This record gives sequence, structure tokens and C-alpha cells, in this order.
Amino acid sequence: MKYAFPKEFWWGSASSAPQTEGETLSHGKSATVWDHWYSQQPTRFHNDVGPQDTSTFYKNWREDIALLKQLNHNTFRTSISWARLIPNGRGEVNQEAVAFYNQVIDEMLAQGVQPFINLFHFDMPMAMQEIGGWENREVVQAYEKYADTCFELFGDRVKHWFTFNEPVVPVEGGYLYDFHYPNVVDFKRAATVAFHTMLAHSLAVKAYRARNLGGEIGIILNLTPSYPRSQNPADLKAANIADLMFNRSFLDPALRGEYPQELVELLKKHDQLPACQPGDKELLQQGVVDLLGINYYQPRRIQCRDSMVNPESPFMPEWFFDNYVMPGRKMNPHRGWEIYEQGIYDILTNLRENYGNPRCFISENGMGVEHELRFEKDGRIDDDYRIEFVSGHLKWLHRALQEGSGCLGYHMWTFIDCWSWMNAYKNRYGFIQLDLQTQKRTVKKSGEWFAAVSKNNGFD
Ligand code: BGP
Repeated sequence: MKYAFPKEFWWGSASSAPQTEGETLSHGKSATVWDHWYSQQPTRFHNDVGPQDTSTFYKNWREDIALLKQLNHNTFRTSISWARLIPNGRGEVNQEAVAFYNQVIDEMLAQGVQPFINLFHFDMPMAMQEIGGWENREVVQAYEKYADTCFELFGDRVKHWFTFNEPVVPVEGGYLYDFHYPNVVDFKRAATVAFHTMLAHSLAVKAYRARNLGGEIGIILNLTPSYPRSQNPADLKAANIADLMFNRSFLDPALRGEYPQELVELLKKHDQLPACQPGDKELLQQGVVDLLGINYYQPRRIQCRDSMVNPESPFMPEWFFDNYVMPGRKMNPHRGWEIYEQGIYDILTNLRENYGNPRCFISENGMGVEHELRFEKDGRIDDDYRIEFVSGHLKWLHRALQEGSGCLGYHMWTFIDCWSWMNAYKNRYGFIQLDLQTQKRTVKKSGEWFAAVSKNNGFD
């Protein structure tokens, strides 16, 4: 076989509670920021489809886990909903949620699928956001308690835990660029949210280790390699700042237990550093992960700014760089994102060369296709474009492995078409197509292809 993968390679896919469970305001679950935002401003969401209208994993979990097995997944990542498990964010535990997650975990194990469980996928309980969300250290404490409750309840069976999915996204979306709640623009608040998220992460890591459950804990980061337009010092400097702000702001604390000094100096110079309390530094050092999940979708193409910054304008990352369109770049024709398969190799090589080759895996990579149902023929979607996308990335991953990368697996985003944050059902990503009206699931051609790749542990 041309592309053979190491024995016990993790083949699977990823999803999240808020995008798949449905039943968003029932069975004891309280509102998250998404339920709240949708109820306030439904027109912000594509086609006015809300998080309640999804693949309803809450009801269909048994059938969906059978499909996981059918697709030869040996691992699968989803998340626990904080607002379902502890509806007020802190305090009483919802026993119906405990029973639900117990059934899901037990069924996955019974089907030979290792559960990878993430604790937070952008879904802040509204009760916590109302007291300030991550800006308030009380929320950090509440998250620690929530995480520890999960370890206590499910840690005997779940051996792979993640504290956060893409923690930089709520920072960017909610506090810089207006695509997550509370949609404000304020860099210092964004920096505080980022810092407190990493404190919460470290507290959860510490709590997990204190329980000695024999598993591992990590974080899932979306890494966007920053490629400079040229090797000119000004372009290199611009790409370095984008890398510091969007990648290393989480990667360095997660793998080295501290922030890059260059980033600290930059924020200090512009009076944007969040307030630090005694003990914070030591706590961060305890957050170094056992396992890193890497979500990779697209790179950043960076050049130096071609205009002066107006010093009166609010401080933003774009003070230091511009994005540019690389001539000849390959685009996803079905969604406006660049496809650059080599990015996966560059990320893994960077981790091997500069971060001690940590235990890691690709925790998300996938191809969104706008209005994909238009490609349905005789009741099925023959998504050769997705097979090409996944195999293209796997080839580069394979090369990184041959050069010694510590990458342990590959998870596609996503398993069954699911609800997406601002796009609802506009872009579909799944191995399995979903009929929203009937809840019927149909395996796409890519799902069958992936099942074979997983079974053969590689492809030609
Ligand atoms: C990642 C998120 C996922 C998923 C995916 C696709 O950033 O972790 O939750 O949504 O992106 O992006 P989108 O749904 O915005 O198209």
C-alpha cells in the first residue's frame, strides 16, 4: 500500500454537543450563548435555522453510534454540554444529562469506538455569560468544578479528555470581529478572555491529574500557519505577529506552560496586557498538555501593511499586518476557503522541530460545501471532491509521519452534517448526509471511502 499508516492510528471524526444534540431547551438543559443569541436575532443565522434544528443526537445517539461503527471509526470526538450537565453553570447536576452521557459513552465503548470527550465547544451557559463569561474569574472557578464533575462521573471510562475546542475562536468572534456573542470589539477584553480561558484550562488539567484516572488530557487548537508574502523583513515581521496572536497565544502556554515573551512585550507596549494575579504564572505551567488536538482548515497569507495605522482607531491585530490573496492559490470551489494541503505537514514539522514533537493528532480537517444537497443523485451524494480533499491532506500527514512526527491520528470534520455557528446548514461537511425534515441519514461516497481507509489502515 502506498500510504500505510502506523498500527493503531486513530481514524475517526469530530463533532460537538451544541451542533448535534438538538433538544437545546429541554430535558433540563438551559440556554447557551447560542440559544440566547438565536432567540434574540434569528436573522443573523443563515435561513433562520437554530441550534435546536440539527441531527438531534440526543434522540438518535444509538443509531449514530452504529453508523460510527459502520464507518470503521476506532475513535470519535464529541463534547459534553456544560449547560445540559449543570444547567446554571454551577450548582445542581442534571441527572437526566448524566444518564444520557453515560449511555452514549457505554454504547461507544461497546461498539469499539474510543470516546474523545471535549468539555467546551464555544457553548458558554448563558447563566455564566450573564455574569461576564470568561472575563469573570468566578466563571473560571465554575468551569473547573464542571470539568472535575465530568472527570468524576465519566473518567473511569473516558481516557482522552480535552478542555477546549479552538479557544481562540470565541476570543476573535466575541471580542474582536463580531461573529460570536457578546459581539463587542475590545482587544483588552479579548486578551483577558484568552488569558482566563488558559487559566481555566490549567485548572482542569490539574484537577484531572489529581484524580489519577490513567488517561490523558489535552486541548484542541485551530492552527493557521502564517505564510509571509515574501522574505522581506517587513513581511516576515508581519507574519510573525499574526502567528504570535492567532497560534502561539494558545500553543505556547499549552505546550510550554508560558506565553511567548515577544507577545507579552508587544501587548505591554500597547497597554493591552490582561491583569495577572499571584499564582497565575505557576498555574499556567501546570497546564502543559499530554495530547494536542490540531484543527487545520486553511492557512493565513500575510504581508506587511501598506498603509499607516490611525493611532486613534481601536487596537486590533490588523495594526501589524494585512492579509493578501496569493496568486494561483487553490480554492474550495464550494466555499470561499483556500485549500493548502501542505499546511498540515508544515504544522506537524513545526511541532516536531520547535516544540519537542508532542503527542498530537489532527482533530479537525474538512471541507464545507455550500448547498451540497444539490449534488444528490439517486438519493446519495457522490462527493469525490471531499475524498480528494481528505486524501490530499492525508498524503502530507503521511510524509510528516515518515519524517518522525508524533501525530497519532486523523479526525475529519464531521461525521453527520450538523448545525454550524453562523452558517446553520448552508455548508455541509459530513461523511453522512442528513435530511433535516425526516432525520434520515445516508452515507456519502466519502464515508464509504473513509471506512475502507480505516479498515485497511491506509490507501493507495
Ligand atoms: C471549526 C469548529 C467546528 C466547525 C468547523 C467548520 O472551527 O470547531 O465547530 O463548525 O469549524 O466551520 P463552520 O461550521 O463555521 O463552517
